[in-house]
Amino acid sequence: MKAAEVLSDLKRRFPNEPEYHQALEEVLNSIEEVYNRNPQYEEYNLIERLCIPDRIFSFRVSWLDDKGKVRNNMGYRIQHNNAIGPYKGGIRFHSSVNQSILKFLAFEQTFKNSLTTLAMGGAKGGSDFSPRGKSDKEIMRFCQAFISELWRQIGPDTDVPAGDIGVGAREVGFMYGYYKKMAQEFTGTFTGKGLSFGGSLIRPEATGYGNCYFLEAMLATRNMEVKGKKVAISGSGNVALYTAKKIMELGGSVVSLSDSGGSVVAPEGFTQEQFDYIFELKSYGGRMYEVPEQFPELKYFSGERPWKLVKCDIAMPSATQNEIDEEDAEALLRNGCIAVSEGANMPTTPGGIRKFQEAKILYAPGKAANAGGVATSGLEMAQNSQKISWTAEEVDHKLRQIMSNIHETCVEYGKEKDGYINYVKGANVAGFMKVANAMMAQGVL
Ligand code: NDP
Ligand code: 2IT
Repeated sequence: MKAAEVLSDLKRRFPNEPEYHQALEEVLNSIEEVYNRNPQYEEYNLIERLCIPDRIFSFRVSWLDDKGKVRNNMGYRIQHNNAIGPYKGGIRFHSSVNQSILKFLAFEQTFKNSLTTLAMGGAKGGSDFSPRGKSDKEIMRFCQAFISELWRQIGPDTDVPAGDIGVGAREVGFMYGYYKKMAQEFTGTFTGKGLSFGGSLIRPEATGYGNCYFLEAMLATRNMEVKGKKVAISGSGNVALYTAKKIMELGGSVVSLSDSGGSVVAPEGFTQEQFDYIFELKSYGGRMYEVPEQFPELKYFSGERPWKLVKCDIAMPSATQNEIDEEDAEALLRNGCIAVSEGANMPTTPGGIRKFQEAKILYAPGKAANAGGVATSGLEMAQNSQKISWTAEEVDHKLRQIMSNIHETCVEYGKEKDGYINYVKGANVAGFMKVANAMMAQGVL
């Protein structure tokens, strides 16, 4: 069966999973050539084995809210592929979470983790529980109930979860604590832990910083730099805020930040004072609409994403999937955008990607550009197993090195005849080759 046929077969067998189909389609289109050139992959039905997760755990999570009412959510862990290392990937708590979204994320994670060159397979998990508006104690009870179901399936050499949307240091702390109690061990079974119990310096910053390092490498291919550039960023969570911090350190201006309620724009860039305020506001659950109350010169656009609101040279989507559609991409291009580097996973729709690539601007998919987060998780695992901690400088140095290597790999596998670097193809082909070859060597499993 050819790659295109495998895709239509998978769509038929797993209907009603649009995000999973979207992620499959992008990867299978990129690797079609390599796949069809290697008949042994077909003989071993490799592509289907690589697309279908190894296993999926789904379970009910029942917990008590502060009023004593019993609440029920769904919990999931998708163990996608462990050909090159233990299952590894974040946990997402958001009301939109369903099996299709987690399947797309676990699939993408497999290629991303392969690109980091560290020994990590791919996984993702989560729940349709939303931490927003919940008390710390409700979040703790939820995390404990979630782990009471999941703890048997994870472990330092089996499956190592981490954070994602709605899961940060607080949630990881509660989940790790309960895991430790149930498993009766103190091991590096989660990453993104607090510093006092095995966390790594720079892990909170790593996804945003890593994306900026990747962006610097892309710009360098066209003799450009971040300094003096206007950068539109979406989101105002972990990834968005550390991306903004690094962009400002590098001499760029951040012209937007957003949350699911709307966007705040600063056409000439946020001042340090404005940014520090937003950082603080978000640390205690504040909303973007509150920003103009403190700084009336900043405008809030309810229900809008940043892309059509403000001119930028660079866009760094850092909120969620499918947040740049074809129209947004057209607006960005019309306004002179020259580079898009994705902090979020799959934030651009296929139509949007097509627009960017047709315009031949620099465009890096999340699985390459945001790999710094999971790469630093890999560094946290390495420190945990040696029972030592590296300095912030050491971790940051390794992160820079990893991002630069990923960039080089994308160039090696993605450079087209006219010299245009197709980062989507580069990331997908390189990520695929390593996992595929490991699977071939290990037999049919
Ligand atoms: P956070 O929960 O810290 O922040 C998420 C941000 O995105 C918030 O501002 C949130 O707004 C906004 N957002 C979430 N969902 C939506 C939505 N459906 N529509 C509009 N805005 C939304 O998550 P992270 O910063 O960790 O994650 C952001 C993205 O980066 C995700 O795609 C994640 O998969 C990806 N990523 C994260 C990594 C990590 O290490 N954390 C690593 C690599 C990628 P609101 O507060 O209103 O919900
Ligand atoms: O999407 C991602 O790469 C993450 N949420 C981070 C995963 C991890 O294991 O650090």
